[in-house]
Amino acid sequence: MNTFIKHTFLLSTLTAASVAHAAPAFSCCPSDDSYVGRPDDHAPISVMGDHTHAKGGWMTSYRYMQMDMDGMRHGTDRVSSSDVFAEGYTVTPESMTMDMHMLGLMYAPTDKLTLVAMGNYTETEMDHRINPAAPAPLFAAVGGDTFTTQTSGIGDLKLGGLYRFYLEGNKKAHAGLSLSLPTGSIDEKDKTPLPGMPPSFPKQQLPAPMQLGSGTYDLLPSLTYVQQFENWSYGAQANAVIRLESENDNGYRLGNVFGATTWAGCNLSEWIGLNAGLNYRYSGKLKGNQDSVGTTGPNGKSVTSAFGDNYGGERLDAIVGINLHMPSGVLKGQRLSADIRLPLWQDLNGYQLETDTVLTIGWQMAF
Ligand SMILES: [Cu+2]
Repeated sequence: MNTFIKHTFLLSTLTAASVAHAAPAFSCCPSDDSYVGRPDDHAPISVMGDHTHAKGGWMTSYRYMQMDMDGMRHGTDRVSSSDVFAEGYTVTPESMTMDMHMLGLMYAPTDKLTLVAMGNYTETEMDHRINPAAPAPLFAAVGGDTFTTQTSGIGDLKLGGLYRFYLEGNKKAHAGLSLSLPTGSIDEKDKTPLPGMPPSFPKQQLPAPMQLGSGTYDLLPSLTYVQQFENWSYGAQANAVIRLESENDNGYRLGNVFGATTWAGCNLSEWIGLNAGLNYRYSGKLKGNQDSVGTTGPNGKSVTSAFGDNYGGERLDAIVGINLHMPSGVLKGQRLSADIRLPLWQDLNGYQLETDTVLTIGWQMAF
C-alpha cells in the first residue's frame, strides 16, 4: 500500500501542476498582495478544515452534500445482484442516497488558532433486492421482491481547532485536531423482511451504513499546506479518522480512515474561481458484530452489510469545483461554492455499494 500512496501523491501533484500551468491562460484577476479574501483562498468546498482565520474572525457555513451510490462492487469489479446472491446472501443493497446538511462555525481567538465546530443532519435511503430463491413468506413480508429502508436525524458533532504553525510569504501550513462526539444515533430501525412476519411486523435494527453516527468517540487529525500565487494557488491535506474505542454500544467499530487530498485553484476574476483536485481515501473494515443485525438468512447469509468484511477499501476521486466570493457590497464576505467528486478508481473490500457521485454545495459567511 505504501507504493500505492506514493503513486497517488505523485499523480495528485502532477494534476495540481498541470492545472497550475493552465491557469495563466485565463488569468485576469487583479494582483492581491494580501493573498486573502479571494476565491481560491478556500479549497474545494468538500475539503474540511482547509483554512484558518485572522484574530477575531468568525465564520458560519452551511454545506449540503449528496452522495449517490448505485450498484454493487466486489474489489474493483462491478457485480450484479445475481452475483451477490450466488455468494449466498438473501438480500443485497442495490442503491443508496445520502443527503447531509452540515452547519459549521469557526472562530479565531488568535492569528494562529482557529476553533471549529460542525454538526450535521443526515437523511439516508437504501434500496434492496431479495434473492429470487428465497422462500415466499419473505416476499410476502415486504409485499414484493424489493424494499427500501430510510433513516434521518442528527449526526456526530465535531469540535476542535486548527493551528497555523507556519507562515512564510505566500506559503502557509496548519495542523488540525477535532474530536467527533457520538451524538448520532446507532439504533436506527426500519422494516426488513423476516419470514413469517405479518404485514405490520416490527422494525429491525439496521446495519451500520444506515446509522447516523459512528457510535464511538473519534479523533480527526489533519495537516494542510497551501501556497498562493498572483492568480492561482495549490494545496494539499492529509487527514484521518481514528476510532478511540474498541466498540460502540452495539458491539462494533467502524474502520479507521486515512485521506489525502491535493487541489489547485485559479481565479478568473476577483469574485469567481475554479478548482480541481484529487482525493485518495483508505478506510478499514468494520470490527466486531453488529448487535441485533442478523447474519443468517434462508439462503445462507442475511445481507452484505451485516458483515464487517464488506466494509472499507480504497478509492481515488477527481474533484472539480467553483468558488464565488463577494469582495465588496452588501454580500461582502460571503461565499457560494460547489464541487463534485467523481470516482476514478475504487477497490472495495468484499461486496459493497459503489459510490458514483458526491456533490457538495456550500454557503459561507465571514464576519
Ligand atoms: Cu472559515
